[in-house]
Amino acid sequence: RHKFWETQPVGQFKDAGDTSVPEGPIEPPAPLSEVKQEPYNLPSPYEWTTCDMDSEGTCTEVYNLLKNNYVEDDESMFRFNYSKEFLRWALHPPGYYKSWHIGVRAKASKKLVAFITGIPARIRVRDVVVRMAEINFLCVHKKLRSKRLAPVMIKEVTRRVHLENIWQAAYTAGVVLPTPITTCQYWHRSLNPKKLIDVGFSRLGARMTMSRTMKLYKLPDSPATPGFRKMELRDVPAVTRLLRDYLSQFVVAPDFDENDVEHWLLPHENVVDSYLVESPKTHEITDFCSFYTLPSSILGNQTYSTLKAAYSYYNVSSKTPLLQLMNDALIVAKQKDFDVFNALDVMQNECFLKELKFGPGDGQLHYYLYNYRTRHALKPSELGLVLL
Ligand code: NHW
Ligand code: EN5
Repeated sequence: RHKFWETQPVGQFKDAGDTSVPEGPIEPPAPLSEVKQEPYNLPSPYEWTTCDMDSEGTCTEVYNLLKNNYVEDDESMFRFNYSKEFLRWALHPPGYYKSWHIGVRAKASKKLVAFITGIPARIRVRDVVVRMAEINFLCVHKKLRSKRLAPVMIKEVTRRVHLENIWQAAYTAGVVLPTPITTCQYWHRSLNPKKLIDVGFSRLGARMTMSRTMKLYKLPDSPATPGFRKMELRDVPAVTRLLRDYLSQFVVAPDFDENDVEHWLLPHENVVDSYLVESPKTHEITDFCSFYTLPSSILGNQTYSTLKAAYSYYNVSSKTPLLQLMNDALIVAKQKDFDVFNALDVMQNECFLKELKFGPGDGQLHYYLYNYRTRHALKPSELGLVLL
């Protein structure tokens, strides 16, 4: 059934529940001299290219490939439209490798027709911190689908990751592959219900009018928690301590240091927003919340072309109840003109989803590890990792 994935060091469906195999790497690292030195062969009309995302021209080509060919919902009503600024941020974390930003071009026209990326990360699985690649933005042009290009791209990114002496990876997908470490549900909180209904993102509930629906989702004009403010550079050490302590409770979570927190969580206009609670009395940083900006193109609507969506990222509550903190996050997202606030049922998110009027979406997100076996599948609430 999975001609490619059956050949890869990933949990196989047939081994599910076999407790005789220990948790950890599926295959041992090989000596670097045994890593293939040349790129894998592509079908002859195509060639590899390394994408320099600092180059405005290359970044625009990647942006356009993804804008026109990346992930859609199951009814092809919406397609992710990651901004150029977002892509540059997502692909330039501390210690990134340009060689892991891989494109495929048509030899004749030089047109970019496929893309895949890796970024380095330290991910803790129970008490072991593992150096991994996070793989994302796998995309093959619509006209080149089902030609088995994706397996070649996955093997090539794997080879380039191995060249850096890294042997594990983490990735997410909307499709089921061998074998998820957990399966998460998307939840959606309407901020602009009229537009969401007009574009077919949501439907008017039974026995609901538009004006009752708009009233249902109304939010105050400003956050309620005293000391709630935007995160600043000077907050990096305190936020790192708060976040590290919080993430230590999950089975799988990133091992963030101050450099990572500065990159991933310091506010970046139209890319990532972060807020915290500074105690008005003690000036202690007690709570934190963040979301990233990922618009979707609306396919075939006369009135609207983009859906502005905020995605819940990392949230930490130590004093302010998470419910109240996330209500403030919804308020600032609404003030910033987002149409919808999305969240997965990871970490402790269950505790606020229903209460804050999120509803389950029609999409799921499966999380995977490459060359690392966990004893059992996790519950979404045991997962402390959010990929972009
Ligand atoms: S998930 C988003 C993936 N992108 C999209 O959905 C965009 C729209 N779709 C496409 O562009 C986030 C194409 O449909 C793609 C497949 C390119 C998806 N992950 O070329 P063929 C990520 O980026 C398998 C993994 O003919 P295609 C995460 C499929 O099961 N595998 O298909 C990426 C089949 O294998 P099988 C996927 O439709 C993680 C084979 O590809 C997949 O023209 C990558 C068919 O290939 C997916 N999302 O192109 C893995 N979708 O065994 C990283 C399909 O079943 C692993 N397939 O026969 C770790 C690597 C690093 C390790 C380091 C130690
Ligand atoms: C990871 N880096 O299906 C990328 N989104 O629910 C790869 N549905 O937006 C992973 N179909 O339910 C990609 N509205 C996996 C996700 C792919 C995109 C996707 C889903 C997630 C989605 C929307 C629109 C559905 C349109 C028709 C949805 C209902 C919202 C409603 C609001 C009010 C309360 C009830 C729910």
